[in-house]
Amino acid sequence: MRKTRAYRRRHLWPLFVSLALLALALLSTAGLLAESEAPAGYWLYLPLVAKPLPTATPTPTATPTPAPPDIRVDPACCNFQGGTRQDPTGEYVCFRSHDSRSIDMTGWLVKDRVGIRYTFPAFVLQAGAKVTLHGGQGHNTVADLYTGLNLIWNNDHDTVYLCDASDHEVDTYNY
Ligand SMILES: [Ca+2]
Repeated sequence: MRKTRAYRRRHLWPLFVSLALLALALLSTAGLLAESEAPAGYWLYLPLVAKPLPTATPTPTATPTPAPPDIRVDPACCNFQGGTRQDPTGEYVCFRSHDSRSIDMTGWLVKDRVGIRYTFPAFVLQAGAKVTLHGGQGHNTVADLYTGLNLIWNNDHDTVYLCDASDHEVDTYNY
């Protein structure tokens, strides 16, 4: 009996050690499997423990500023020589939109070399549209406006300045 117990102790412990090693091997394999199934963007520094990769510091992006309005003096539909003192409506300057947006021109300024000659009333110029600013009196529409002034523009040479409501120059035309 004693001999049998001693025999068992002596010959069974290698079996337990083998089982323990087998169990360790199985655990290790499980860990490798877990690693291979880790989601993209993660790495495993210990089996079954995931740690996110350090994220790059986001670069601050500048807030895009809207493009300035593209409205220009169109010399093809201006008449700086027209009009008379009796009827100055025949003298006019024409502004054409090259913008894809409708532009609110309320408070915009028209100047010559002397200074401010006209301030736009509540007015929106549609994309691609044009508006003609006449001298004299008339009924304002979406296509025609009237300065209420007499002749402004020199017949031979002058400068038309178109400025937005903040007095930023939008276009200048010399003739
Ligand atoms: Ca004139």
